[in-house]
Amino acid sequence: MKRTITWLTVLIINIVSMPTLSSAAHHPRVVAVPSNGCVVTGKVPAGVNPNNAVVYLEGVPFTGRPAPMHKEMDQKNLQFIPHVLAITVGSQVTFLNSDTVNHNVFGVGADMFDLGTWPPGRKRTKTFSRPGEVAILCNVHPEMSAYILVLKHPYFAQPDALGRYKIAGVPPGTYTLVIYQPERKPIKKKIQVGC
Ligand SMILES: [Cu+2]
Repeated sequence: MKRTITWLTVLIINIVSMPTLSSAAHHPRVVAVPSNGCVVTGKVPAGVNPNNAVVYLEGVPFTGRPAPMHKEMDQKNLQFIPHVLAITVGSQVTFLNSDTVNHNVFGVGADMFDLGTWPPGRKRTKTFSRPGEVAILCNVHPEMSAYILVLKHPYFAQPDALGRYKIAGVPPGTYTLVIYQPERKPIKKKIQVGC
């Protein structure tokens, strides 16, 4: 009997504390979606540039290969656009050149590669098959840089301009929510997902 009461108390505390937590900044909220897992939503905390952040979950059981994506990274006005891109492992990224000068693309980090140099209007595509962070650089313009974060699972999102993110299809469990930003220490927070 005593054990039952204790367990009930824990359960009630959880139910009561969830909405309270969600109202504060950077407290992810969990929304129920029957049979398709849960949806984790939230907003990155102040001080995080939403354009340069990736939010992902650590510790979610996931076997098999995530669906490959096909994304683009442009080079325009001597800048990589976007500056930060998150993809699943096995995805392709097509690098464009929308400038009036030649650009080069090479990668350093989890994947090391050099796509060479090409003129305006042309493009080259690379498949990212190694998980981790890859710095994208141009050897013609040393000031240019971008980052591609290659993830082994689909539980991630890039925030919108207001910093809001949404990660869908998450199985119930206790995970670490990570806010990745290049060249900065990741922000981590333990979250309990149940719906
Ligand atoms: Cu360049």
